[in-house]
This record gives sequence, C-alpha cells and structure tokens, in this order.
Amino acid sequence: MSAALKNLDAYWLPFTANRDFKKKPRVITGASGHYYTASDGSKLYDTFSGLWTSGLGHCHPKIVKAVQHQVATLDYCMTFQVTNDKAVALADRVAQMAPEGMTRCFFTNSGSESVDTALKIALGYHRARGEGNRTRLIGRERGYHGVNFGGMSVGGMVPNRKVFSANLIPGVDHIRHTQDLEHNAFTRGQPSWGAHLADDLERLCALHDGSNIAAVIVEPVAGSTGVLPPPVGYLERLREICDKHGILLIFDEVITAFGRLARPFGAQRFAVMPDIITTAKGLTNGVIPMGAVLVRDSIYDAFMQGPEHMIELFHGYTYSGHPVAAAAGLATMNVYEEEGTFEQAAALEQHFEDLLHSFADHKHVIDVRNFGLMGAIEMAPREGAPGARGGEAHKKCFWDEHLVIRNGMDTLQFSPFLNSRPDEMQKSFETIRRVLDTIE
Ligand code: PXG
Repeated sequence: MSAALKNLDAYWLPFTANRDFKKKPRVITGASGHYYTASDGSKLYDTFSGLWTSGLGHCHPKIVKAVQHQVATLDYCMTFQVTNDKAVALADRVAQMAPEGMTRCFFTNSGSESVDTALKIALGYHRARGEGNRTRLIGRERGYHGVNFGGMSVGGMVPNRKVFSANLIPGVDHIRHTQDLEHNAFTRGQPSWGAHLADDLERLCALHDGSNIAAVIVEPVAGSTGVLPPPVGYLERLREICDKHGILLIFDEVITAFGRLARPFGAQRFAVMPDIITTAKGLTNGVIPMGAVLVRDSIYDAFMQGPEHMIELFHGYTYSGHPVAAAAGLATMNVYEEEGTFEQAAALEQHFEDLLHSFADHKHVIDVRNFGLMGAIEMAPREGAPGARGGEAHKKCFWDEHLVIRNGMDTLQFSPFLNSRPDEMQKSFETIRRVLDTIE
C-alpha cells in the first residue's frame, strides 16, 4: 500500500464500522467501465454501480471529456442572481424527459438535499395558495430519504433516527411499509398482495384531518431498506387518496430515476404521476455530486406571485446548478440517449431476475425481491449476530473473489450496471453463491 494510504486515523467514514474497517481497509484507487482497481492493484467487478449511482459504468469517456472541458472553461459561478449555460441546458433537458407537466427543475447537490428541498417546496406551495395550515408531512416506515433533518424525519430507518429521536422535525407521521414475508416472499416483480396497505394514509387523514397534511413522500421502489417493490395497485391508491384530500405526492426517485427502472423516471414505469420528483445519483452517473427536484408547473406557478423583484423561494445551495456538475449531467443524458441505455436496462431485467431468484433454494435465504434493475437477497440473521452473514459475504467477496457487493445487515442489495454484460452479471452471481455456501 502506498505511504499516503498508511494512516487512516484522520478519516471518519460514513455509514461504516470505522474500527473494523481500519484494521484491513478496502481502498479503491481507480476504475474503468464495470471494474474498480483496488490499492493492491487487483481488479474488482462492481455489482452495485457505485452506490446506485453509476449505471453507465465508471469513467465513461464522454462524461470524463465533458467534465475536463468544463472545468477548464467555467469552473464555478454563482447561481444566485447570475447563472451558467450548463445549468440552464440541463434543467431544460431533464424537464423534457420528465412526466408531462413537470417541467420545473431546482438543482441541489445530493439526494438528501433534494428531499429537504422538496419538503420545503411542498410547504411553501400550500402557504402560497392560502392553505398554510397544511404543515404535516407523511413518510413511510422503512423509507430512506437521506440524512438531513427533514429527510431523516420522514424516513423510516430506525437506526438512522434513533439517536436523534427528540430532534426530528415535528408534525411528521408514517404509513406502514409493504413488506410481509408471509404474503409476498419470493415475489418476482410487484407483489400482488398489499395494495390495501396504502389505505393506511386514509387512517392518518382521519387522525390528523387530511386538510392539515401537506405532502406524502415515498420511494416508488424502496431501495436502501432492501428493495421493496410496490404491490400492484398500491401507488395508484396512494395517488387517489392524495387527490381526495388535496395532498401533494412526492416520489423520491434518487435511485429509481434515470434508467434503473428502464425509463427516465419510475413514475413513467408505474404510470402514476406524482407532484414532485426528487433525483440525484444517476443525474450525473455519480461523477459529480448533483441532485434535481422536478415539480409540476402549477407548483412553480403558485410561487410566482407578488412583486416581481422579490425572491419567491428563500432556498438554495452555493453549488445548486454547479457548471461542472451540470456539464457531467448533460453528458450523462447524451450517453443515455446515444447508447440506448434505458433499452439496454430493459433487456437485462429478465436475466437479472432469474439470477436473483436462483438463490430462493439457498439455506440462508428467506426472501428474494426485484424490480427493474434493483434486486435484493435477504438472508436470515445468524442466531445472536444480526448482520454477520451479510458482512462476511461482503468481505469474502472483496478479498477472496474480487467482487464488490453491498449488504445492508443480512440483505444483499444489487444495482447492476444499466449496460451490464449478461455473462459478467451471471459470473458475479455464481461467485456470490459460492461465497454464501461457505458462510455459516
Ligand atoms: N433518497 C433516496 C431514495 C436514497 O436512496 C437519498 C435520498 C439520499 O441521497 P444522498 O445523496 O444524500 O446520500 C438516497 C440515498 C444503499 C444506500 O445502500 C442508498 C443511498 C445512500 C447510501 C446507501 O442502498 N441512497
């Protein structure tokens, strides 16, 4: 290992067991296409497309070139009161791909920022229309909406919330999640059982009075919690209930946008139209941090009142619409189009599903779930050591098999490249099978 990598003391890794990690660090120093290079020079196949980010593969030459050019042309300019050509072009480009009527785009730098921006827009929208009483926000158990205070509050990941319990934002409630192994284990795609779980929103409308609720936020397919596809009819039902009570529906598409479900947006795949969509990750193929929030025209219009010289929304980030990020975003959109990436993703779905479900007979496996190019294999926890099986699988794959896999506790999650080679995808699952066979 190089001298620069010897001392990890200063480095506090996110969402990582730091002390365990530092005993034997897993450090990546390069990447090309579907492979990483580790600090010992070995090449590793990436089964997670970065962190759901890099569907086109790593260091795509067209994105690299666009970033190199942009950083040497306009490295930064503020987007408060002045802006740059790339941000303008990317907003237009993304709006053209969006569901009809969702043509307004606000830039952020991450999924967490997109979520908090969306929640603020929802609250501001109601207030601008004279319904300032609509302040309540509804999330879902097991939802992941990032780690800022708004997103954490509407999120439903218990370990992420536990320490901050007393400081979560007030006026938030949650509907039930949709996983129930008794009814929907080993479903291929959307479970047929569970649409009625959306009626939990009616319960909360009865409890709080629907007229006090500003917005409901859900991931169309829950990702971080271990891939929970929506039951057939579930999203439609949520939409109906929101309409009935005048509540905005926010789809958190940080994972599902830009091809993971073989469409620009999950909303299009499910043919259920939300009012606000949050994105990040695939917007730039993960190359430069960036997020975007898309809103219906009517939401944007509601803000455009009062004196024209006044700011309509007191919100924004120093790096909202950063020119280098926007250049990466534009290049990414070009590649999606030129290479037919979303069609490539669609063509891989069946193969991916078959490979995942071949684990159904494995002794440790209690569920397999998939939708689009999102997949999960859930193992039973080892007695007294939850998370141990998943952690061991990750390390064994990395050290012994040159394979990067992602585990959330004992659930293995998969986010294959949108342009994966079927043989490489197959080989990665054969390897994982071999590894699971060695795990107690
Ligand atoms: N919303 C959703 C739906 C996400 O998946 C965020 C918001 C937050 O994005 P940022 O860019 O602030 O991290 C996410 C992030 C996993 C995993 O293993 C998923 C995410 C982050 C870390 C791990 O599934 N998604």
